[in-house]
Amino acid sequence: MSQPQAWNPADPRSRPSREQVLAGLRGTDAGGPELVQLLSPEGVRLSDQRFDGYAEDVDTAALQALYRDMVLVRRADREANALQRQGQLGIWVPLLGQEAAQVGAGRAMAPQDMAFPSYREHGVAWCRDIDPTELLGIFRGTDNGSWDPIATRFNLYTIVIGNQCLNAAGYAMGQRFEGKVGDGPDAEATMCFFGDGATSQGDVHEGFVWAAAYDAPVVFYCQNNQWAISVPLERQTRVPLYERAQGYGFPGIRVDGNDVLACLAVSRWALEECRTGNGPVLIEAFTYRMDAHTTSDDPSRYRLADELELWKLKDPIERVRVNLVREHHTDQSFFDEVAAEADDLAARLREFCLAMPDPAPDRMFAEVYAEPSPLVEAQRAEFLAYHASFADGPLAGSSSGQGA
Ligand SMILES: Cc1ncc(C[n+]2csc(CCOP(=O)(O)OP(=O)(O)O)c2C)c(N)n1
Ligand SMILES: [Mg+2]
Repeated sequence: MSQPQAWNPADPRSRPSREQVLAGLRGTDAGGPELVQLLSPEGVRLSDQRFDGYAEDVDTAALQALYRDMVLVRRADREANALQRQGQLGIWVPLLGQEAAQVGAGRAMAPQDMAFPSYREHGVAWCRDIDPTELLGIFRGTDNGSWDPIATRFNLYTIVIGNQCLNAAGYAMGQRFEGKVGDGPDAEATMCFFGDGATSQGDVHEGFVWAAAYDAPVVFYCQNNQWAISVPLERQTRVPLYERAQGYGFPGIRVDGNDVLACLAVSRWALEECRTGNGPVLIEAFTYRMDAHTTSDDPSRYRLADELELWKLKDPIERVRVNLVREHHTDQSFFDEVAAEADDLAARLREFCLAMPDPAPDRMFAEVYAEPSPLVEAQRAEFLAYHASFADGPLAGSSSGQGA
């Protein structure tokens, strides 16, 4: 058999080898495509001519603030994970390992920008001033999301994979139609968060097409954590995800998703592009999901433990800690204060969770439709009558009106 020709991307008849495809997908390995990085995994500040300007205001205090964000977000995540294990939450979706990707993007957003999350964006929620206690209701099954998406500029979590890309594209088209794109300080953009697996969904492609056709001010922010539950990235694509943007006609860029400074700088650039009318932009934040997909998943069934060990060396929080000590002379008292604050947050989260009241059993019939519905009302009455037929009486806490 003849040897395959070397890959020449300019020659339509040549194809990349399997090795070349895989090298392209793994951005942090030698031979992978370029990755914007401002902090190395060892905590050394790196220079990137294109993006240094977007992080030049990050002084010691600002870097400490980013560190604090990530530590508190991780602590809340770990506590919620433990609460699920103890039966207090039905499910939890861990963000472990993705703190930098989320805090960098979240802190790049201006108050007037709008976010469309999936279900793992607890770190972005934190940056939109949503207290972690407000996330618990969805995972305890007591509400559908307790924050106000308009007031917080952070939409409700979306479980249907990729669907929020349509919502975000449409919202961003609205921002453009209403003249909210421009040079003024009030100019707006939208940021849409989704995973690597979501890029295989039609909704994401449709979102890209509409956003491109209408020059919509939306930053598509893909956290490539390399797994879609048990499906690895190489089962989903033959090109690095950021390169796909080219096919839709807008820029795509890959950033080290474990580098909070780079995520901040690249997101600031992308949001500025969008606010000033040069959107959309695709960012691929290359990161790793260090925990299970959800608490219902067991990653030891499908991935090797040494992969996790490798990524522990690229921990997003540790590299900032090292940089703060070495290059900003931050002393131990700062780290102790943040650790104490994290413990307080965890205790508050736990206390709040244990005290959450159970909703009335017929709560599930409320808010099915915006308007009262005779059909839903009949079902609710039947449900209550059925439970009232038991010898020990009706269910405790049943409410008596529609919309309880
Ligand atoms: C439309 C749709 N199909 C399937 C699922 C089941 N599902 C839940 S999460 C998930 C994988 C998503 O992976 P990715 O987009 O990489 O995001 P990650 O969970 O890794 O953050 C799937 C297939 C779903 N929620 N919605
Ligand atoms: Mg994923």
